[in-house]
Amino acid sequence: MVVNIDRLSSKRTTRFKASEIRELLKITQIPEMISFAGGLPNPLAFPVDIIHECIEKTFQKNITHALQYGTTEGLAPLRSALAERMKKKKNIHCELHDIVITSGAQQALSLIALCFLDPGDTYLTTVPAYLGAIQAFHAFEAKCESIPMDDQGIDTDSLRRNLERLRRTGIYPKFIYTVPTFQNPSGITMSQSHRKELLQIASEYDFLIVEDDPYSELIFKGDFIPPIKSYDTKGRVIYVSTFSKILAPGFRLGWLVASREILDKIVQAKQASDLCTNVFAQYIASEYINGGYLDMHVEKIKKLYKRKRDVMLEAIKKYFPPEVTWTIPEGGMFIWVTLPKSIDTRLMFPKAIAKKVAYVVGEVFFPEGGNYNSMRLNFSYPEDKIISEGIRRLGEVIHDELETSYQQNAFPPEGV
Ligand code: PMP
Ligand code: G9A
Repeated sequence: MVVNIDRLSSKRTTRFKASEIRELLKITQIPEMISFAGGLPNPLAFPVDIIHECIEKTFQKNITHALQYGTTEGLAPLRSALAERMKKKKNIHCELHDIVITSGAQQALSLIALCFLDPGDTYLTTVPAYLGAIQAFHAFEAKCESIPMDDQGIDTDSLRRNLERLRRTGIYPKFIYTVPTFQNPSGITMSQSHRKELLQIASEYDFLIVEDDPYSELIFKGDFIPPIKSYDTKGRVIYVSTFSKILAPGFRLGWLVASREILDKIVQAKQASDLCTNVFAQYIASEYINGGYLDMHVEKIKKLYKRKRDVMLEAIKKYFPPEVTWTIPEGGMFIWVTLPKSIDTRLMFPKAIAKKVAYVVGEVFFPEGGNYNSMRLNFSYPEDKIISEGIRRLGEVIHDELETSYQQNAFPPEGV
């Protein structure tokens, strides 16, 4: 008998969707393609020599432990070091017991979904939203309500209006997902006042805040704004971060800070998922952070990425038509570009690929669709000279597309 996988699979799998970004990673393999698509750290930002040293120290001091299973919560010296760092750098007062080490921030998001979302539940996310989070939450058959971002990081009026509308129909969202600092994909940072207001609203309407913070260490300019978690005295915020952008994503190491009550659930869910996070990698990360290398190395990454951001912004100014607008991120890895409404960046995409330049179509970051005229550009990965050339090519594609749209509409939009 033929195996009928469709009949045998869970209904849930019919909701799984391949990440367009992961699919795009294949395009980056095409020779001469300039990709601004993948949100990849630059390989120059991997502290290769330091990692080598940390591996040697692990071999000398802890190799049998490093090769053994570990606790689900994670390696104690690593969690202590993280607790210390979060106190010092982020004003988050937590102890080792408030932290669980996860297989990347991505697993933390997935475990949160597993613990808090039943089929049919509603969660909120600021939009545009990190695609991997949408993917993780979507798999748990929950309903998403989008809350628009503004230049303050979240439109709190819209949040309140949406919460009232939902409440009238008996819907009480479980949590809001947000990346408040140097957001992926927009590069926008939520203001301090909006962080506090969001926490206040979450308390009034009784939902959790999932604060995803992979980028806040990569600050180029401006004042550091403490995470929402730093204002949380009631255990309402689940804070997630990662070593992917400050060490190397290949280690698959992230962490989650939450109240004990929440952590108990997360730990049980993690036991069922993978027993424990890669122990060898945790020992290396522990040597890295406890050896005092992290601060020094983060400074190097910041310099590298700031330079790349500047090169990209300079090229955008030079090559993009005046009708185009873009964000100026003060850290992180992404610039968000908005084109005139007459341009659909998905339809334009094959033309960009033909010119050997790739971006991520903005629409994929909107779980409820819409926003056809935007795109995400990553500046951390490509080489400087490649950045200028890629933006030049993209500028040509946009110019051509605008020209065609003006011809089709016979006249340019007002004010242009
Ligand atoms: N959250 C955000 C906002 C991200 O940008 C990423 C990675 N690009 C992740 C989570 C996942 O990170 P990790 O490699 O730690 O799983
Ligand atoms: O999926 C990955 O490889 C991580 C990158 C995420 C992104 O581009 O947002």
